[in-house]
Amino acid sequence: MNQAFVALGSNLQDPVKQVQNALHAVGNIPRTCLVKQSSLYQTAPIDCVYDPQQPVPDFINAVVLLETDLTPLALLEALFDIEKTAGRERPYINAPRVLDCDLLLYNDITMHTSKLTLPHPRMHSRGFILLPLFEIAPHLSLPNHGKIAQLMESHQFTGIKKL
Ligand code: PH2
Ligand code: MG
Ligand code: MG
Repeated sequence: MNQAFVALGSNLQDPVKQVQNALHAVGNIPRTCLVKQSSLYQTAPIDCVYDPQQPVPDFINAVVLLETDLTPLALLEALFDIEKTAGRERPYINAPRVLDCDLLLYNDITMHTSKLTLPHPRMHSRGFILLPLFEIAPHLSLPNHGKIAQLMESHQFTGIKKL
């Protein structure tokens, strides 16, 4: 069995419900078990286009640990299917979304292709990922970025509230 960490996020259409549905859906991926799930966190948007006419709603974020027999790309496809079922649309980059499922880590694989980069390229600098990840895997080391405990020390966790 392989270990994969996945980040879940939503800031549209009842985000708490969207993330709870996603927790259920990742547990139903074939040849895959949901091993651990973090708490839900309410998080201020990061790197989202700010239009004063249409303020970006806060996100609900969580991280899960999966054990899987699927390859990284097959798992990624299964995550895209879950996003599609939730009604995900992609009108522009970092647009508000009903559901985002990001593959963060797969064992200690590093790869960089047009479809998938591992570890997730921005995970080490994003509090909305680090905090729930640390909750379920405090002893984790990220390929290329070292121990999560170390990354936590140099990060400001403003705008993040555990539910
Ligand atoms: N996802 C992004 C961009 N910004 N900000 C928060 N708080 N939570 C997210 O899940 C998030 C974000 C791109 O996927
Ligand atoms: Mg994302
Ligand atoms: Mg994504």
